[in-house]
Amino acid sequence: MSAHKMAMPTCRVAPLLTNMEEEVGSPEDKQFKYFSDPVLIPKDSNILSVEVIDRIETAVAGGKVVEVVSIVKEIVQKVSRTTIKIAVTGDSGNGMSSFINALRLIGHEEEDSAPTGVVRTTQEPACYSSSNFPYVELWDLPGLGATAQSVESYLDEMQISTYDLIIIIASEQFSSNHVKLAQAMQSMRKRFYVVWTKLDRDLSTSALAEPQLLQSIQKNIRENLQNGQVREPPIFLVSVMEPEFHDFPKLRETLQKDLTVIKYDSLLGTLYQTCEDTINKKVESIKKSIDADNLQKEFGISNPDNPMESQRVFQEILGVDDESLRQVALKMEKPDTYFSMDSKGLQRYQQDSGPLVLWYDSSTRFFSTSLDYIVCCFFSSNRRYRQQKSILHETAGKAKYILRKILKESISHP
Ligand SMILES: Nc1nc2c(ncn2[C@@H]2O[C@H](COP(=O)(O)OP(=O)(O)OP(=O)(O)O)[C@@H](O)[C@H]2O)c(=O)[nH]1
Ligand SMILES: [Mg+2]
Repeated sequence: MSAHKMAMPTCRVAPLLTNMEEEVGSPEDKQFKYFSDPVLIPKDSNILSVEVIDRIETAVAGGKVVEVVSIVKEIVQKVSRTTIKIAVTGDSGNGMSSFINALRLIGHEEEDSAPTGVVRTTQEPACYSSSNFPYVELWDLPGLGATAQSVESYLDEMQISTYDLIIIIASEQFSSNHVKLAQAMQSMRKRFYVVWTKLDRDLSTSALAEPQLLQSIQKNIRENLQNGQVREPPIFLVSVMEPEFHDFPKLRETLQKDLTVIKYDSLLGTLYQTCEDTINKKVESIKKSIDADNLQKEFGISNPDNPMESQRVFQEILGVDDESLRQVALKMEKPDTYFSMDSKGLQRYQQDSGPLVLWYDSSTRFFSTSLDYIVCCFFSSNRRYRQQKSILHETAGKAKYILRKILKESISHP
């Protein structure tokens, strides 16, 4: 019997930003946007400790983007080994323990299977693992409903806030307890699924044809949830007799995707926010040099009227010059072309840079004439400042784009 109790000390960091939402996850993930996942950080792991955030800030501020890649890889490695806790709950006898066995694709008679039975069986929370879901603890909780205990005190006793995902099991009827559990999950902003099990029994006893029966079960669950003002969670209809059929494959697939989302979404946001803030600070300090006409002295720009020279220097400062990007591509094990902008990237990069890139683009004369002409052109200091700030913003936009890409890529292939 592999059931055991475990206490994983964890602390949680609230998600810091939402501006990467459209960047993260597949379109299917959108339906889960109302969930708010905390970053899962074991206290002893040093993931996203002050030191780690400091290291990232220092690397970004120093234009050492390759170093950022190394730090992000370290973090992702640690997070990938972080355990996610899933609670399986419902009314007693609904089939929670059997569901856990079926999800693990093991029979009820096997040595480390969860005990099941017609009489109340699970008395204490018990933890199971599955090689199909590494770094996941599946917790079989005692069911609700056997005593007069309220849902609130049950959830309290089960320490439900310590779980990352909750699976509410129902069968035969979707009871008021199920609605209360769903309401509690919603108000705690916990990611949760509803699983209707014992479908084989429904199919064998109902007069309805299978498609109609499935529809009517789904409809009943939805209506009950709607009446309880619960926004619709993912709903799956299964039978433990057929762990490869009905909604089981969809459930496993959704779970795999969500495990990644739970582990990395907020982490990605927090890391990106750190990088973006650092670049913004850097940009502000360079702007001061521009206003003080100090670029020559501070950054060794020999001809501040030469946009190409300013661009080269700003790219070096922010770590997005050609040589740095070549090294980043190597470190990311990507071909050199990896960091060339695709059309979507270019669009975002231009948005990030505001009208400044457009200023370049719209100045057709500016581009159609030779660089020598520009260099020789008379620039008023105001115009020069504006031009330098344009180039600076454009370069900062590029740096943010590159950092976002590094984070996304590192996290999608941990
Ligand atoms: N036909 C059929 N029977 C099921 C299914 N799932 C569970 N059962 C049966 O339902 C009964 C209760 O199942 P359990 O998995 O022990 O239920 P539980 O929710 O863990 O119950 P407690 O631990 O007692 O609270 C057992 O006799 C199971 O064999 C199913 O999908 N189909
Ligand atoms: Mg049980």
